[in-house]
Amino acid sequence: MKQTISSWRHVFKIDPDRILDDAALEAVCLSGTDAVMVGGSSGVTYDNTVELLSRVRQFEVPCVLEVSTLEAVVPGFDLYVIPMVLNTKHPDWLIGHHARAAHKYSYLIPWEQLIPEGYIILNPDCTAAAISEANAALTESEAAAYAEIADKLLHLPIVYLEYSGRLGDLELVSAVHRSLGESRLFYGGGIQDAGTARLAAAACDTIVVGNALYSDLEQALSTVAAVKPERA
Ligand code: 1GP
Repeated sequence: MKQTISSWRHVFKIDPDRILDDAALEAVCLSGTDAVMVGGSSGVTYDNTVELLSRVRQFEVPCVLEVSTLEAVVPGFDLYVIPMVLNTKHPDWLIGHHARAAHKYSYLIPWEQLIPEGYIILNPDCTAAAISEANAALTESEAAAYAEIADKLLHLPIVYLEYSGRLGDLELVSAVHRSLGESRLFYGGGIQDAGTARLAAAACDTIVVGNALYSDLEQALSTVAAVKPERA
């Protein structure tokens, strides 16, 4: 399963704290997306995560949990993506919470199902930036430097440029992409429709579409065929 992320072009991120009715969830799961990622920056609980997992599990699409809080880690996902916020001002978000989790629950952790994700948060106004105290005002070369550390020093399989809520600087995203060797570049933020999906996909390896599912489902669904023409 871990290897399959290297073929992902498109991921839908769904938030346990937001409402997606059964018909919408079915459309998401049958859309042809490469994976459904469950995650959110606030209001994620064990109960709402279990509920969402059980609904997604009616379908065959791979389902991964992006862990943001230890209380909401639920067994049964295909993979667990573990964000390490590279541009945080506080070590808790880079490694502190992780070490505390290992200290308490090491014997329960399915280590072989974990994938670390080097998170670089670039929208200072998003909730994740506020919670993790991210220094989001990075220049292109500074962002690329963080990405190079993630790739060439830490050997993280994923570098994730997070612009949650707005379309980012896609020239910066391209520059970061060019700086990477082995890490896969995920991009998320402000992809609303086929056009923005194509632009973002040209600048990275994998696009992540979140908010659009809740604002305009049809447009959000059109992002799959935009970057995976075989689904058109
Ligand atoms: C959020 O990167 C994802 O974590 C997707 O961003 O919600 O803006 O699509 P949007």
